[in-house]
Amino acid sequence: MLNRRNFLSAAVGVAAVGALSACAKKDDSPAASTGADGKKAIVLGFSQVGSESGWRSANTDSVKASAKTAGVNLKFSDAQQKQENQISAIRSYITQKVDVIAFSPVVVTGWDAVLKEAKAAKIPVVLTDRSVETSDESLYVTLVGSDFTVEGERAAVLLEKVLATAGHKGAVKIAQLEGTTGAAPAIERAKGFKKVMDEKHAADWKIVASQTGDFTRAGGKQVMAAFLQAHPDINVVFAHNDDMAIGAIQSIEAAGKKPGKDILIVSIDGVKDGFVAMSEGKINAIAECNPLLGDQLMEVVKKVHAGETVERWIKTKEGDFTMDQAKAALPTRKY
Ligand code: GZL
Repeated sequence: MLNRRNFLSAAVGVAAVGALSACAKKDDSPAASTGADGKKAIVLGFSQVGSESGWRSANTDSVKASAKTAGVNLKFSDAQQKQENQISAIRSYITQKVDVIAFSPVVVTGWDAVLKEAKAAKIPVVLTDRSVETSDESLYVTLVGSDFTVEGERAAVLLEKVLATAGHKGAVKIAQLEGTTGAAPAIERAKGFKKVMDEKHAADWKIVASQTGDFTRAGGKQVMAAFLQAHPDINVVFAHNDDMAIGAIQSIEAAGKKPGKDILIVSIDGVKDGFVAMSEGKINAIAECNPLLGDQLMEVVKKVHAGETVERWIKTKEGDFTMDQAKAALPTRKY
């Protein structure tokens, strides 16, 4: 019985030789590299959202490292957060006749046409990180990624703890820094947070401002500056990712306020810079969203290529952290 442990050690063995043989070859066309068993290495076409955040960079590093370890011949493209770039990358992988296509869809809609082309070409598609809305469930095999709605709920529960620790009394005026408009994490994190707010804090919590910062530091900084102009009495920032929270910190300090004290901040991701800000007392709590999906992705790609059935949603494991835990956690953070 091939369990996960010996499956991965077998893959490492194949990869080690595969990587060597691949290194020896200049040509990276799909037919070029073969594994130790003489079999042609699986060719995976991967379309990445972009490089908008620390989370995204860690995710890219994980996918590339795991492909090497697994002996998978990775074709990688960065869409710079543009759907049209992802669609043309997927079309190019279809033309190249790759074995499997994987991508992290920048937004949830607009994929049916290109996914139907992949299906017609008999190339299986794996979603990583973010999901899509589609009328035809057969257009992708599985999603390897987090439950963003639960992340939004976890962020709200963390805010309850942060408010209690800060001894906050009375109304809670929240500014929400949303992720990319139309992206699954932005839609679902907002939904999860609102669910807890409506169910448990309808009387005292209010989102007084909410706008997209596009998951970037610059976006978080710019939107937070505008929020502070219009709502100088904001008590809390709920940021859909650490990069926007870090940008918001710059605007809060520029306004002469103390982030983490005058304005409490709860974020999602758990990248290193987020933990550093928490250890400096500037972010109060973070709900982790694990970007290290590479190993799970390669395992799924091999199973899909071998025609095995896989779960429809392979969820990642992640934890929650408050400011007091940051310093101790920092040395062992992997991203
Ligand atoms: C979440 C991922 C989001 C991160 C952001 O899985 O899609 O995109 O939370 C990243 O940091 O930009």
